[in-house]
Amino acid sequence: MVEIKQIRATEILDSRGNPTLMTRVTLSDGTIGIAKVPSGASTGEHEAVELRDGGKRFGGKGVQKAVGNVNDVIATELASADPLSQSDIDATLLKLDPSTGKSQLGANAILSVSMATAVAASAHLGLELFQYLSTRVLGRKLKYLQPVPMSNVINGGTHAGNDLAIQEFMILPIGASDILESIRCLSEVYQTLGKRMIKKYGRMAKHVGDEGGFCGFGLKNTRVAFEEILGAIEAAGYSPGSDVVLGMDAAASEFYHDGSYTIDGKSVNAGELLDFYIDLEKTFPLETVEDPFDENAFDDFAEYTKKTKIQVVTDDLTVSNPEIVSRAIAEGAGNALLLKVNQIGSVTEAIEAAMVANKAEWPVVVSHRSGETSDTFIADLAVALSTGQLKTGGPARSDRVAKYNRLIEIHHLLNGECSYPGKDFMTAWRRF
Ligand code: 2PG
Ligand code: MG
Repeated sequence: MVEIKQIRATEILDSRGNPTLMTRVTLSDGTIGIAKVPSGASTGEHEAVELRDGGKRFGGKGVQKAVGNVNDVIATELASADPLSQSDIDATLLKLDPSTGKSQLGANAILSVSMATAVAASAHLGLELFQYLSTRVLGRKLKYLQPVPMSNVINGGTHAGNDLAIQEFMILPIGASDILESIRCLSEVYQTLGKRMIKKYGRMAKHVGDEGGFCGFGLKNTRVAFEEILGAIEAAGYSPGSDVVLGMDAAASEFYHDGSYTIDGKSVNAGELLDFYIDLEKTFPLETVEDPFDENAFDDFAEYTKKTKIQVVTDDLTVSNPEIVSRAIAEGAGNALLLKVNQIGSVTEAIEAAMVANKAEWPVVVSHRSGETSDTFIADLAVALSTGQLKTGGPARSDRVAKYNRLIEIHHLLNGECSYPGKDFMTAWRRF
């Protein structure tokens, strides 16, 4: 029987140049699994805890303590464990740190081992990670759904230095017939958008934000940003509304203070913000909105969900935590879940959050973080879970592009025998 032989973590850098963990799990037959942990900027208050060293080193952001926890506590406990039982591995990890938010060992430490073990197990079985997660961890059949990418082509909020309160302006290529056409479409729109913005606003517009989308230099407000994107979609030869629709992550906690939201040069209350969103939805082919209100505003999420027909995605509100997801479902606060593995800190719990959502007919959107690495685990996870949706940034910078390239690779590994949801991106998951 194959066993875990060695677990070694190292401190590496993420896409913003801050420390994070890379962990290598080696099995008794010599197979290796490697995972690198992402990190957020607009983090939810109730997310699992990233253990950081504090002090002067790396401005306090070092992860040497978390690395030590992997190499000492976790490695000792999991020595000789069965890597093929992901739920047992994760249960052991949770027992080692029963604190709220995994604050003792660090969710970053725990997640790195959880992910790397899954990668090692898939390699041992000679399976691709998405196949391993789908068939062995989820117990599904060999039937795959690629995700519609939610590609963030203009960055704002805490991810860019500009006047835009809204954090992410996204395009969803729903007119494509497969993932290859889809990625081609988003790249063409992205390139066209860049050229048009440089022509209009000058060369500063060439810069990109944390997630590879343009920095939005010169863009004064939400509507102008969407108008620029619509112009680019048309100029690239696509039709807004049928080939490409729009999405946004407001990440509204970041512009909320003392009962009011500061957006587009105004200070508004929750009701006025809701009217603003409904108005946007009437003007633009906007089909998905994430975190429209503050991370504790369950009532405002519920009010908006009642009034709109589009997808209302909960991120900072639910932080991929199965218990909080259940609360949001019970209160009608949102109608779709954003799933980030590092918000909860283990593969098993992330899958559980997705299952809780799906059970209530909520679609799931697997997501990157603004601080990423070259790790492509989330692309495989989206395919394994058949979510039909993946949010993974603009088609620029290796940390973002790595995920798109992995989806392309998966398409070819399956000889194209995987579906693409297209217009059914919110419901296709039900057939898988
Ligand atoms: C979000 C994420 C990813 P961050 O808010 O959805 O886009 O940002 O990782 O900074 O929380
Ligand atoms: Mg978000």
